[in-house]
Parts: sequence; C-alpha cells; structure tokens
Amino acid sequence: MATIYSRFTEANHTGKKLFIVLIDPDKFDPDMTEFYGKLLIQASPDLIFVGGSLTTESTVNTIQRLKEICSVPVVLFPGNALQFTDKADALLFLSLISGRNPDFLIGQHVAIAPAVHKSGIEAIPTGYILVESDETTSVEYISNTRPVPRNKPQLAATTALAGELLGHKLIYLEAGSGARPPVPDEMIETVKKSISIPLIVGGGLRDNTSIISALNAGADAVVVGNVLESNPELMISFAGTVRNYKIQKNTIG
Ligand code: 1GP
Repeated sequence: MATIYSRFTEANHTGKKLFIVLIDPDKFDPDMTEFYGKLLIQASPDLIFVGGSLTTESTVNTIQRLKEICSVPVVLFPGNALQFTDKADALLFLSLISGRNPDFLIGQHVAIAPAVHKSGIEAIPTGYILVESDETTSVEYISNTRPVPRNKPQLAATTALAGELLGHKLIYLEAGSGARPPVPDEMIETVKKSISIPLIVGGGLRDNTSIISALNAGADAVVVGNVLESNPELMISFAGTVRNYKIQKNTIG
C-alpha cells in the first residue's frame, strides 16, 4: 500500500500540488459533522491534518468522526505528545527546529516514541520551522520558542537544510494558525531552493491569491485551517485552485 509520505514525494518530483485541510479538534463542532462531511467529499482535499496547540481528548473523537464521514486520509499534526493516537493514518513526527526548546526538539518525542513504535503508525519525521508574524501566535507562546524573523529568508533556508541533513523527510514552513501575514514568498523560494525534500507551507493562507503565491514560490503542499472555521465552504474553491494549479498558474481559480 502506498504510504502517505509517497504523496509528498510525488508532489515534490512531479510538481503536482497538495491541498491539505487542517482541523483543530477543539474548534470542530460535532453538530457540524454531516455538513462538514459533505464539504470534504465535494472538495476532496489530498489530506486532512488534525491537531492544535491545546487539544487533548477531543483529537481521537474528531479523527473517528472524520473517518466515518469521508475517505480522505487523516494525518495527526500534534501540538504535544498527549495528543498521540493511532487512529490516524499517519503522524507528523515534528521537531520544532526553528526553536531552541529541547522539549520540542527531542523531549516530547522520547515520551511518546514507544507508543508510536508499538502502534505501527506511519511516522513522518518533519522539521517544523516557525516564522514570525505580526502577532504572537499560539504555537510561539505554547512552545516558548522564537520564530525565524520574517526578513531573514536565508536563516529559514539554513534551518531547513540542517533539518534535511538531520534526517527529516518533510519541512513545514509555518506562520502559525491564523497568522497575519503568511510566510513571505521570498522565504518560501529560498527554503525550497535549499532542500530536496518536500515543503509544506501553512499559516494565514485565507484566499486563492495567497494560496497561488505560496505554490508559485515553491510550496509542494499548502495547509489551510483557520479561515475554514468561519467559512468552511471555501475549501471547495481552494481545492479546485490547487488541483488545477498547473492550468491556472498565476491566476485566481
Ligand atoms: C496552522 O499551518 C496551519 O498550523 C494552518 O494555518 O490555520 O492559519 O490556515 P491556518
């Protein structure tokens, strides 16, 4: 069976872009399950990420609900080790490599490694790089780390390269959920040129224009969550934009 990771390597090698919907279990209203399910079936994103900075017990329930209502693979995108569950199809085994907090570089990982190993879940080692936005984001506050300054693309690129050399299989360039503004295009371009592994970009992407900019700059996959909490129907338009990206390049889908 093809792995979840193979979707990212295919995107990286072929130029096919991936659209990923992020669902924060703490903000997922169970009463909206049926409505959301219809949207997910119609939009058919490549993957669903589930996770948040504060989430604990609602993670499992949300994943189970999502798996009941659609067949889109679900990837756990955990804010901490407490969120681990083997109910997802894969796990982003994240190291916050832009930070210098040992707990998010290796501590949480040691705590959960035996459970991850025992579960047999596909764990994808991912170098997570937090980028400065105009306000302090939840992930910055909770992780107690400093983001890479927005005007230092080379610093982000060098961090990403170090992540690849350390063995990470994905780089996630992140402005933080709800960030204003998203990761600068120049930083995405510089990071993309410095690495050979797939690049995910997320945080503050809230319209087709910003999604196309991130893809043009070199993102292999874009993650959208926050704007869908108030406007879930937008996922259909965003999915179409990413799916037709080669055809509609530089235009709004
Ligand atoms: C956050 O990258 C994701 O971790 C998505 O960001 O919620 O701002 O879309 P938004």
